[in-house]
Amino acid sequence: MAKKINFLNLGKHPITNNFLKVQNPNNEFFYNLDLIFNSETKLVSLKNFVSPKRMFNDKYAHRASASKTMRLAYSKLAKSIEKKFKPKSILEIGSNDGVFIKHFMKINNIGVEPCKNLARITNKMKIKTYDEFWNISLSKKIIKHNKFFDVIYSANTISHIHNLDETFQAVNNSLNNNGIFILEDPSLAEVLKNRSYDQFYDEHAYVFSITALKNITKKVGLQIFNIEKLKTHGGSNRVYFKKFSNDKIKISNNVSKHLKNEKQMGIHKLDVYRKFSKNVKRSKKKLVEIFRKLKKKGEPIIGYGATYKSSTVLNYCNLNHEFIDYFLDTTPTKVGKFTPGTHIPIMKYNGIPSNVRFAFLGAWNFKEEIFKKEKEFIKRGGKFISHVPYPKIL
Ligand code: JHZ
Repeated sequence: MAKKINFLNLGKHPITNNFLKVQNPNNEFFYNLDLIFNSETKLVSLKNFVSPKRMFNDKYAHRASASKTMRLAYSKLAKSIEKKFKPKSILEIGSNDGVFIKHFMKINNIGVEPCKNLARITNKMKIKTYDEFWNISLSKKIIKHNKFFDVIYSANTISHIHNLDETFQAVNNSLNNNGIFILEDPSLAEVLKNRSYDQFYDEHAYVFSITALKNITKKVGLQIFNIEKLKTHGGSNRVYFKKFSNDKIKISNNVSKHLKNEKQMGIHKLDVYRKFSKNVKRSKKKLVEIFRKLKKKGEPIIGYGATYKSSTVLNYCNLNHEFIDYFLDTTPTKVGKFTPGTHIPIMKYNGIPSNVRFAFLGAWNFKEEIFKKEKEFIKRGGKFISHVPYPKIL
């Protein structure tokens, strides 16, 4: 019998996409962010899933094309898929603003994007986009109109979908016999190493290990044949699947290497999660201490990048407007609003003002890009505060 064991309670959290129009709303929705480990599948997930309609709606703020790093990563991947697999058709689950799928205008390219404001963008770009949630019924509708797919791609989306069995079944049903499925999501091994507990929030129902992915997908007839470790989004895995029945595709040696490495880390054992939980509690204490000390000296502190991830840190550590004066962000749909739960104003990025010496790195996953961009700030003695891998003034 599978046991679902609670290993960390991160307290009450809001909807991360709910960037507020007013600073103190009286009806903000909160849920308990608790993490569990499934002893049978080895899957790590949230205990309480939030209704998808609350999270993914026509006010969805995240734009996958907002960072240069990601624009380049998607363009590079598109070229590599074209070269290696020469697909005649491609489907993207979670096509966001089209940053990836727009590279496939010469073949049959289909998007799936339940956030209607985003689906409108790609439909305007002449990419047929279904503004519905991915499931078996939608997959049947899509196949009826488009036949089976050579490639199905999904970045930072499968970890957001609650019913994984149905999700992978629908993928398997939609692939042609030689077709491949590529999934890209944050890596659990990296989360454990970096203590990046902010990878857990309402949308991230799961953070996948290769071990868990193998266990879940084999049930529906999918087999991992290659894995690429990525630096994006704080450390992700790009996992390639084929149908079990397809023996034309060779299984790369790196699959067993990843599985072995995870076994050595103890990803299949509860102890690792108990240790992680202890580290997260220590991390909170230390981060709050850093903020308190700086505030005592009267230092203004701003936030850099109002990420969904940072919502977990701010709400868990109770870092509100008293600690962070405002966030700077380049995303137009976030500017002029307030951070969910902690009610910190978000301002348009126009460089870091000269009176600011400390900036909390909400977008720590883009550290390299940001450090390059903020040379002037660093030169004049400006410092970033980050909680990854442990709270520190950088
Ligand atoms: P970003 C989102 O997570 C949500 P977030 C989602 N659930 C997910 O899985 C991942 O993306 C993939 C800003 N920024 O995407 C832009 C600057 O202001 O890394 C963004 O608001 N200046 C779908 O939100 C934010 O930071 C900059 O120079 O946790 C980055 O958000 C840069 C580089 C970014 O992750």
